[in-house]
Amino acid sequence: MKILLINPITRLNNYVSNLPLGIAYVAASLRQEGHDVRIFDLDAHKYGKEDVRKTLEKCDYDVLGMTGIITSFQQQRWIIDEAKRVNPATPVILGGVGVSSIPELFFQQTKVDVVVCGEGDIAIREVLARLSDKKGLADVPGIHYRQGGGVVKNPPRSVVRDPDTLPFPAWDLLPIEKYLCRPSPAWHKKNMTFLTARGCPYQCTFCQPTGGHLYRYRSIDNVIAEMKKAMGLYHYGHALLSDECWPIRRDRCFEFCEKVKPLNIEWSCTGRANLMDEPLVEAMADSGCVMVGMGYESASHIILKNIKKSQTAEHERKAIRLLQKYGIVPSTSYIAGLPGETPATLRETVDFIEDLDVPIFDFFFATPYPGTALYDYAVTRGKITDPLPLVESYEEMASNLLVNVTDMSDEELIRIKREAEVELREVYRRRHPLYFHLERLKGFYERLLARWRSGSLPKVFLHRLGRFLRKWGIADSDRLLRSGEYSWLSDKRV
Ligand code: B12
Ligand code: SF4
Repeated sequence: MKILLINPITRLNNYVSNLPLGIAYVAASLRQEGHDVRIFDLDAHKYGKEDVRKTLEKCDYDVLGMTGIITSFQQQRWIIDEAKRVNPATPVILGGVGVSSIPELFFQQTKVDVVVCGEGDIAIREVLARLSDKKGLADVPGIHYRQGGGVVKNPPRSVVRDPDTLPFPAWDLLPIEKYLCRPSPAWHKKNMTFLTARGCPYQCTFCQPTGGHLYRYRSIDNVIAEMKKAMGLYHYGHALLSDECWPIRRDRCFEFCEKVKPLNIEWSCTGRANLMDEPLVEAMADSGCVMVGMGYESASHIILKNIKKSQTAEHERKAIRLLQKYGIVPSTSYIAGLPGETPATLRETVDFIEDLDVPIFDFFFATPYPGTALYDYAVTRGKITDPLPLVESYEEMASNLLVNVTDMSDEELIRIKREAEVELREVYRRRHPLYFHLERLKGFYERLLARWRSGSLPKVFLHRLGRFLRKWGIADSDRLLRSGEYSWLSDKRV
């Protein structure tokens, strides 16, 4: 069959985000079955509505498949409407971590035919086999589908137990050069993304691991074989391991370090404060690790306990010090407004960050995503009554307060978070003026380089020029603005 797979936009700025491994795995699995697969990558090209319309009209396909995380809801709804307008009889199949948590809402709000919940590698093959044989979908686990006037919900599917059995992602179906040039922690080096395992056994209440809570890992030989194959094809210099949590199995981590070293690349991974110890960090540094991303969320004992983080501020402090000792950059992220947050608990976190004296951190608002315990908590407390407006408002960086699950007023929570961010920036700038400005310069250089390499620099330039001209009331600026903006956002952003 001819399958068109769509990857919606994840970052609405001009950045290319991470290699979309989910859709690349699904594509590889379909190709292995002999299907003719294409990926229409809106995110990499930042295609707008007009491009989508034209493609749906011109492209010859038997089935449309689409991925997305929870923030893609509005785009996916629009694309399904368009697809059904252009080809009403062509089946639309949705998958990905977003739709998996709200299948009912998609059936209510769109004309989607099939929703695959959870891992799609095998499920999509079975769905296509039934569709091509014109058999019903009743015996395909892990899907919801329309039948007659209703929606049938099949029992859940068991996860792929041995990820080594899966083919490597179909990189060649993506505009891979664009992904290779996204900024990487290794400055100008080309960046490639890999997934060495699926799932995460931890139970943090705000998170819904894509692969569920059953941790399944690839053999290191299989991972290294994939890395070598990609190296032969794309000559990358930095590898990002975007597992939900890389250091779950210590023995495996040491084996990885030993076997990745001869590749002579730099690499980064996700980490966890309570799992980092000196021998491991030393081995990581020795084999080329340059950055570890870790969710710290808070430094308050009360908050860490409330969110079942299974780590303490002491773990957090120790992990940072260890990484710093071995020259690995710790990239930590924090969340303000988790259950139990008060001005005092946020103060603890701010004091902790100031004490650590680290430059890089993300600070989000606690955002309940469907499928998480935090979401259920917010529903139970009457903070979410209708999921639709909330799902429609999820945004790129969780930088606005959408649901307040604390006992503080919205105004107070917004104010203390803003004050915390300003204070942290100021303290860091005062302590390390040179480094602060160098970091900013480095960020600017990386963005410039990434945009130059991906060919989006002229677009950005035109958009900025348009904004400048419009500010000064100079005619024709709107045309310039449009030429630099994608139509998804033009109403909202410009
Ligand atoms: C890379 C990444 C990003 C990238 C890009 C996202 C992307 N397009 O992949 C960036 C850095 C931009 C990002 C940002 C954010 N992210 Co993020 N990110 C990830 C990460 C680390 C890896 C994604 C991945 O490659 N997974 C591996 C693949 C194999 O899994 P998969 O994509 O789910 O695909 C499988 C199935 O879902 C299914 N499937 C997928 N597509 C399709 C399509 C079809 C047709 C079918 C049948 C099946 C199918 O089959 C696939 C193979 O089994 C995950 C955590 C993780 N390790 O999964 C979080 C994760 C996806 N992110 C998450 C969140 C919350 C965010 C942010 C909101 C964070 C924030 N506070 O700012 C932002 C939002 C960005 C935005 N504007 O949308 C959540 C999503 C929760 C949700 N319910 O949607 C995750 C799951 C982390 C978590 N555990 O909470 N993220
Ligand atoms: S936040 Fe990280 S450690 Fe916690 S459940 Fe999610 S992926 Fe696992």
